[in-house]
Amino acid sequence: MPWWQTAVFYQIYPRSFLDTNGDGVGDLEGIRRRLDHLVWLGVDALWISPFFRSPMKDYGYDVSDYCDVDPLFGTLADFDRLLAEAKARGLRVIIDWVPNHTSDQHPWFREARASRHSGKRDWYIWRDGSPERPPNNWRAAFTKGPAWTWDEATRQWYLHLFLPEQPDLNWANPDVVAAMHDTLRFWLARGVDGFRMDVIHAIGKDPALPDVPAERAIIPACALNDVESTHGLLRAIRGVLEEFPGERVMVGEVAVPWTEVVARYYGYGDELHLAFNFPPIFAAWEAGAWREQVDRAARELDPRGAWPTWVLSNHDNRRHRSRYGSEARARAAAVLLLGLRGTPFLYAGEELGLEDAVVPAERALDPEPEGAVPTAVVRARNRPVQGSRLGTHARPRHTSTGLRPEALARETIGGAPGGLLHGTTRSCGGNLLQRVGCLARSNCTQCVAGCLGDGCRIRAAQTRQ
Ligand SMILES: [Ca+2]
Repeated sequence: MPWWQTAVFYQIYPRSFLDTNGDGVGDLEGIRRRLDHLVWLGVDALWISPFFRSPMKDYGYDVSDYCDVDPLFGTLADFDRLLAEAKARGLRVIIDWVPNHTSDQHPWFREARASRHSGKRDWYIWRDGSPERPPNNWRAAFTKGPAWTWDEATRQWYLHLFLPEQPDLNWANPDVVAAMHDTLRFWLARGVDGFRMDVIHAIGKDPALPDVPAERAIIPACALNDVESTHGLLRAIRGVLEEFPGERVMVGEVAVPWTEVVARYYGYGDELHLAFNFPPIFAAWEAGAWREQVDRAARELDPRGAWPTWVLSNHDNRRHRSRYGSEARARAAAVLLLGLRGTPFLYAGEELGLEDAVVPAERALDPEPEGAVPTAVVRARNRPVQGSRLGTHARPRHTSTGLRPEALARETIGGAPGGLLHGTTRSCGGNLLQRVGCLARSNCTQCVAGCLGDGCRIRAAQTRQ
């Protein structure tokens, strides 16, 4: 089996991990210093969220230079050192890639915006019209507004499925394709094992840019975009990865709410290697609901030979410890996550059962829809890191239970009761992260699902297999 089918992935949002220079923001050096701990924990691969140059309107998902490290997080030399030391420990490393849009401060967009006659004008998606009426009814994510911004200077609209500061690239332009392929080669040549590809399903657009049906117009257009041209783009991107030796992996964020649609982005063994399947995140912690999700993943992914992924928490969602409402449920969820057939993704801090924290509205930084409950942790990205102090810097949204490396070391390295996985590791007779192979690698989702809600135990599931 390829490594990415048996690996446990561990997502690190650098800003919130460990700050090593006292500026209140986690950095690449902070990750490097904790590699030994991550090895001890038993994870096989790291996914590092964006650390590229960015104005940080969307905290790194608005990239102004795909091929450099933002000074906030360190330098390219810091990244190379982190990668080398991770590899020396047997850890794989994948990094984020944000292909749907750039920052409005990216030189490509600045050039495109300068004039209708710019050589880069067509690298983005522009439409004529009047300033009163956007070209279609698409809605942007994060705002309640349209997915279009009127550029008064050149008197055209440009498309942005997210913030106005995140203009969508025009992947129908072969120069864009070539330039973005080169950004992949830049990191592949440095040795990364692959990419987590941000909203990858959205890069192809219907050239007619038709209205979405009125009853769906309230849904952000990025969650509805599903067009054939994306699949050809994905096959070409996979070809770029295959130029390089080793098993480089494409993990796609296919942020649509239907597993049957997610399945199509695996192609037939020629598009994504792995795709996130988010409907389970939104399932209640209830046996029937989860059984349906597990059944559906098998039913809709297996016919394509698509390998499932499982994720309970990430930077865009509330932590499942908070969603499910108790530590006991978080423990059971950990067993489920790591036992299901497929590749599990842990979000840093999940191994401790960390909860969301409440953040006063005046300290909010993450872009969020107007009217969102200010104290609700809608996006779990930006937490002060270990050692940061409130009141000193422009502050991330969430005060924190955040990842606490010292506490983590105390609770899990020392083996003392208290770490989320402590009880489960004992009941498995080993490190839960060194998963029971027969569960993770074979077709026994049914037996895991079958004992959900009945005092599910890994051992019981093994017996049933
Ligand atoms: Ca720092």
